[in-house]
Amino acid sequence: PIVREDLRTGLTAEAIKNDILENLVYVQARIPKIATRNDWYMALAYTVRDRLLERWGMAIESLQQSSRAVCYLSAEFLPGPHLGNAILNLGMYEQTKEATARLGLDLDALISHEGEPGLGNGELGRLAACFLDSLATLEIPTIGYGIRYEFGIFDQEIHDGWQREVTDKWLAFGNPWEIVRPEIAYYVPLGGYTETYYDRLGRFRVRWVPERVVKGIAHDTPIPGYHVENVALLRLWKSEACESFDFQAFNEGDYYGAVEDKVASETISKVLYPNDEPIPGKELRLSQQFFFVSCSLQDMIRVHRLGGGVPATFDRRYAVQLNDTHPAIAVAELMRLLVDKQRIDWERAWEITRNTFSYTNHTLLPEALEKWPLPLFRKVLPRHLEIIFEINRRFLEDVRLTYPGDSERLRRLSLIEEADDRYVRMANLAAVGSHAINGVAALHTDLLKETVMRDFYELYPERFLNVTNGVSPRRWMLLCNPGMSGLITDAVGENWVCNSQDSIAGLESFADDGAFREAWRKVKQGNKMELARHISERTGIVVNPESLFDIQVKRIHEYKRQHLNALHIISLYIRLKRTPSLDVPPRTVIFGGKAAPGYARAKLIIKFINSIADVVNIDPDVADRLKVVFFPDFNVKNGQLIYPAADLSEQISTAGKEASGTGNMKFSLNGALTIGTLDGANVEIREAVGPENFLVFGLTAREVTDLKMRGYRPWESYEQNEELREIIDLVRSGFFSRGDRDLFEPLVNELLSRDEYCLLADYPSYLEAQEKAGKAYLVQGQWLRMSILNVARMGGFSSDRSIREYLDHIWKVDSLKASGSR
Ligand code: DL6
Repeated sequence: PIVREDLRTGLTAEAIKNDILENLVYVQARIPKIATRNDWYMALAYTVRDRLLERWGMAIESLQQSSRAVCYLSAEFLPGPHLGNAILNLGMYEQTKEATARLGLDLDALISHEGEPGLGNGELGRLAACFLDSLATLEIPTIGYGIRYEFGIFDQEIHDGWQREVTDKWLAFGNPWEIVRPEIAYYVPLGGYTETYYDRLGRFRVRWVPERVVKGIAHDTPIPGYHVENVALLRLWKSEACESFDFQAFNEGDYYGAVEDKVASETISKVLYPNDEPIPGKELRLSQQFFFVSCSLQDMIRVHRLGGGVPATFDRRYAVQLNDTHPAIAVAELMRLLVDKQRIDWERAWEITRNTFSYTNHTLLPEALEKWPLPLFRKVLPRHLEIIFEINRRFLEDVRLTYPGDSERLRRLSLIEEADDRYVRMANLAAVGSHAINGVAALHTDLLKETVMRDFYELYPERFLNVTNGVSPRRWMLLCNPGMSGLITDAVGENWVCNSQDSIAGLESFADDGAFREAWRKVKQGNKMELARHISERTGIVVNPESLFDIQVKRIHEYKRQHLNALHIISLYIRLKRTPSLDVPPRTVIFGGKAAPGYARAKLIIKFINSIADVVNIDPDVADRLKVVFFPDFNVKNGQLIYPAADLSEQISTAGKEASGTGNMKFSLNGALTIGTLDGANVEIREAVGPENFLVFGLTAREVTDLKMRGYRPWESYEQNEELREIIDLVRSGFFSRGDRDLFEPLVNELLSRDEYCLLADYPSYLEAQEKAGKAYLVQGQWLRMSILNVARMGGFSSDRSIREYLDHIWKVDSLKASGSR
């Protein structure tokens, strides 16, 4: 019998079991006898969601009552599968396992049945998700605002070694985690023109007459904090036509014309754009950015009003973070809402705007710095262009006073690039309109100040600060690596999950404990066996779980240098064939990652890796000593399987190119040693874990710049390094491409002629570091010691630490507990 009071909130196994059954019948409309695994998954997901909704109600209330809330504006969120994480954060794993067992179901199978919302390209969106997890856990009133893309990042398949993109179908079976709020909807104007008029009080005003208006509908997902009552709100906007039909056109017989507007409006939130591809011409992308920013700001104003606030105190109510420049149009949109709509005078509106926004830069790559051609910008957002011109006019007036006669500087700082064509510079808009600007690792912030934002730094040094990224220890340790987490908890207690830095350091004293090391080894071994099983299922390749698992998973990009890793594999292959008695451990080199669909060279790198794998994996001379795997479709879910199984983490970007990296943190937090350059957060990771527990190699960022200044001649490395020459000649001979000498020529050519990312310059020291890694792995006791020390010393890379820094130095927002809102 169902115990009524327990339904939907009860946390006993019996209550959970009853709720699963009830949701199966009354929500999923299935009876147990014919229920599929998906039906059971849905019923369980609703059951867990039920237990979130009470907290959700409280969180919404707190949001309205809190003195200041954090709003995280991000065009991308990669939350990963929700079910396992929610069960963990709600502290209901054991009871749910028991409940599902009573129904004859396997909880872990149901958890792994879930797909994931791929609403981001990579680390930028995943960082946003880790931040929401930490904000919820630290009990901060929070809304993450973004876009509910119907099609997220594509699924990757590998055919004949090439990447094939397959449409993402994350909504195909419904999404039990989201709550649609048709009543929370905003109108977003687009296109058209502006006109001036005098209002009733005789004041000169500007009015925007849009060409069309679309509607944004809120879709909410609760993001639970760990073992607290709080949840953060993830509010994603879906675009719709204002009316389903243009009735006038319909009545006049123009049925297709009437439907056209509906289709065009829905297109806005249709698809996520890939990064690593040029975007300046993409009108739809600009419309997307404005669409979600406008809905979000209108929503903030509404919520503020509900709490009794007026627009003039908007900045006291909200700290709004711009996650990269994608939401930077918010600066102009808030000005429009305050000046045109709320009739606040310009100076005051500007003060509110600057107090509200802060901006995080995530890249120094020139091609990723957003700028929009002026004609396109005017076409989509005519009123915003005027506002940007006015912001720029006032800004440049100040600059002129600070630097009289320095027209070059003025040109560089301007919000408008004036070359042959004119562009709106989004990073400059974000910098001018924010009170704080941060990079995502110490080196990155320094380089930001020295290079792309140098003029802004000189003008506003007080606005710049660093906040090194972090990752959630809940998802990236506790959830994905229960074995290791159990050992840590046994050793130091369970505090480390939320208060990593201090508590987990206690693990250090276990690094020399033989029994602990053995338990640690067993856990790693188990994780490797699990990954080996999946590798065999997905690729047919059988790997040896005793071998050194050497892993590089991340977006495929030339600056990340997956092809440097590939050169090392070829070197090892040649050495093993030449010297069968070579004293190296067996190695399995595993890659994963997606290439942007339009980035031909990145796609060729995938083919290169798979072609090497095809040769190496069937060669009996190296059988059991070297294997190469490309694990298809790297995403959050696969990451949860891969990070815990790694022995060696490849973080080998050209120094100065990787802003931070967060994969580097996930690996090290799961006991892998890093082989890496002094780039991004690697620098801080090495300092934290100790240089003796980190395999560093390569040029520093400064050395890379100097080399380029002196004139880098990569072909000299080829001429001087015999082994490198042999490797490159082998590739050119068609050895890895069934005799096709042209296939990899674009890669080889680039390396020999330009080598933008300095692979050949770093090759010798990379090889040396790899040799060192191999030798170290042979002394298992020492390796385990280093692995334990890595974990013990990585506590500072929790996203809780990052969020505390944002709170203290940028947002100035109190926790709900401290502010008495709870
Ligand atoms: O900050 C998150 C993440 C960093 O860890 C990576 O190093 C960096 O490459 C990435 N940046 C981007 C920039 N994309 N755009 N625009 O994804 O941010």
